[in-house]
Amino acid sequence: MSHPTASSTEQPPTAAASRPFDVQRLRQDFPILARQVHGQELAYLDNAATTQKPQAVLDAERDYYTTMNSNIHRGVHTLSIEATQAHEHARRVVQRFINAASDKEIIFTRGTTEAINLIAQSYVRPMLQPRDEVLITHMEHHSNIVPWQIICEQAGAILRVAPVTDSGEVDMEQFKAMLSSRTRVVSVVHVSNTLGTVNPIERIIEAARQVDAAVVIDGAQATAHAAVDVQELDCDFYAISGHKMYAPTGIGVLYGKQSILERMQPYQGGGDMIRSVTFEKTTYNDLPYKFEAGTPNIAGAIGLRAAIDYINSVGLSAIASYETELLQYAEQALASVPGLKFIGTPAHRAGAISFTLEGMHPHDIGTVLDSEAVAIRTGHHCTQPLMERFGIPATARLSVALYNTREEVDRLVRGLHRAGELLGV
Ligand code: 7TS
Repeated sequence: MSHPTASSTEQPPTAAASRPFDVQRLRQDFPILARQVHGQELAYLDNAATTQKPQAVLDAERDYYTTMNSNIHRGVHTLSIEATQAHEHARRVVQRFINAASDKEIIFTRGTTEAINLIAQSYVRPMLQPRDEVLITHMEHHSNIVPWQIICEQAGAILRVAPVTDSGEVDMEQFKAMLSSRTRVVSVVHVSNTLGTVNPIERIIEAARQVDAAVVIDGAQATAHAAVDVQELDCDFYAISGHKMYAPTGIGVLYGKQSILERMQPYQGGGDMIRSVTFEKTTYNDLPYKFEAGTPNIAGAIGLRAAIDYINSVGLSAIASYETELLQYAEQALASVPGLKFIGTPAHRAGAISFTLEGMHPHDIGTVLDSEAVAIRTGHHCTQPLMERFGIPATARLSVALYNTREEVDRLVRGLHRAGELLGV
């Protein structure tokens, strides 16, 4: 990630991390990359939607089911004890990965969507008074819009939206001007899934502090691309999706400051989140279990642990510099395509590039590319207000992971030239 202020806390380098970044060797770790689509080698450039999984993650899930599958936290038998230990070890690995102060601050969720809904319902909804304000930006994913709309409607509060510039960056002057003593919460995406913009969240957090607003960061698109240090950032909450960082689907993380989580009421009731239950009164379990009702995604948490181990073994700074260079290569190569318009030209970019081609609907572009085994995403990317801001219904978006290559970018560009010949005006 080319963001100068991105925090730089790295895990201690492992033997593998000190090896040079060898994309061809790394590609061998991802079995799906060997498959063919329409008789051609797959070029998977849809990583912002979900990344592919390395063998180590697949093995970790399989090992769990084949050697220790059982329910956790309740059993005295060996399998349950082992599964509990593996699950709680995963929590500590996540804690170290984002440098949280305590493993009590790591709540496993289904993903970013559930994490943001949890904050909205458990933390913000009870304190929201009529005419209070929640401040987001125009580039948010629907997951960071709709949960706030729901609670604002319930409380008679106001959802305010900081504008985005033509280059696809948050207008910081306007953002600051929209903060006031009425702002209860600021919730902002770290890296835009549609534009690839890396937001200056350090400055955003600092500005929000001036008015005592709580800060939520949607980190869904950030953690696979650069190191995140929640203590250095000093945000109140940080939401993560495992499946966008080489882990299985259905597992994610809500980081929250312990002092805040202690004060919050549970989001869901059920097993595991209680200390004692009577029909008259229920008392709740300690953190983080208070927010983890029901049997969790044990295999998913173990898979997330394996994904983090994998990322650390490659090294996040090596991944970041490789991907940054690849995105710069892609930007230059795309600029040669007739009629191509970039949607978002941010100074600091990670992960994704969006564009349109004159006279062509993005879905048609995607279909032509698929016929050449090049997978990109086309549509509104769950950012409909952002599409409206740019006056378009959809974009074509390529998004990279550590295993993508220049050759794949070249295939994309050749496919776009072909789409132009077939469909262009
Ligand atoms: N926030 C951002 C910035 C995202 O990119 C996504 C998913 C979410 C929240 C929701 O994450 P989930 O894991 O809870 O679903 N983004 C995308 C995308 O760009 N294409 O498919 C999903």
